[in-house]
Amino acid sequence: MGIKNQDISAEDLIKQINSLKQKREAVILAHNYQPPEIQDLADYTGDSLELSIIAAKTEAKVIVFCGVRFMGETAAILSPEKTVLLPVLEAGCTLADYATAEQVREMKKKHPNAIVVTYVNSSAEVKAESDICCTSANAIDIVRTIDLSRPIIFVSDYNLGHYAAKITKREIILWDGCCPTHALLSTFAVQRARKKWPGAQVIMHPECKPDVLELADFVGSTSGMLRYAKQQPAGASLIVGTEIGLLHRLQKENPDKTFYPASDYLICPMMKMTTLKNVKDSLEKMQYVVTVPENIAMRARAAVNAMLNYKGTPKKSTPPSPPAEKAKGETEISIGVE
Ligand code: CIZ
Repeated sequence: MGIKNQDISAEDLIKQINSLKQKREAVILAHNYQPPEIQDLADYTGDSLELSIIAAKTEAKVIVFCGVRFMGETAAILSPEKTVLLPVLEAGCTLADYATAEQVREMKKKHPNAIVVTYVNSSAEVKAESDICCTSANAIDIVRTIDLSRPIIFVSDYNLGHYAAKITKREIILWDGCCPTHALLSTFAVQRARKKWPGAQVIMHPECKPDVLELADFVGSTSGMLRYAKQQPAGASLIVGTEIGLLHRLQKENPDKTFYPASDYLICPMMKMTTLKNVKDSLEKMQYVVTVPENIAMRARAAVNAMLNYKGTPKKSTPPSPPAEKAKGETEISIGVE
């Protein structure tokens, strides 16, 4: 049986997936970091938040979330009535593993007046301990909405928290965690890439280290980088400082531009676990169902919804407040995170 399956061509697997998808009334979502063939197969490609919103809105009964566990959990939290499947059981997230609910409770005890802002790259249990979630796309806006009298604990990406503190000029209590893939990008690699491709702009994800981010022409989430790339003139070339999977979509959507990886090491092993066969098996065997106990989901949902409800918070295009009304510590700097 195993040998037989290995012999199935990609074309046949895709046919089987499409017929199973109809049978199960399913939709396939793929994160921007997934392997190219999974992105091409998916009904929707996007960042974790975009995909979870699609998951919540879809009429489909089954959601196959090609990504990592916390993404499937976020979809399950927002859509408890749907079946969310993660094709690879082991696809976790090292960054999410940097924080446990217990550690967050300890931190809250130390800073009882603090607001806990938690990056969506976290477990459902950690989200449940948080006041509000954020993504790399909205971290700055979310931090700006927090009352200036309240300290902020930022869980769990140190680099994103550091970047948000720098841009908003807020003091933030940072967490000792990082994405090992983004943390691999060094100033040396970026300088070398610039020398190799002179004239190319450097775009980077805010999960990269602070000294490395200093070298970027643009800092943004994957959705921010996709928008930024679209805005560049035909013929432009860009060096991309994020997980290599994004290059597939960047190149597909911008055939008139050239994209180079800032380093060949920017590969998330968890994101690269998904294969066409996993997706087929997932639909065939209805595995692996992502469930979040309702007592946790309820509290985690409140933190995710608090973020979703902040859609209308000051954005780049909002004119800055007049100086007299501008709160202490606020900044007008609005470059960067999209
Ligand atoms: O939130 C996401 O989807 C991640 C992990 C990165 C990004 O910037 O899209």
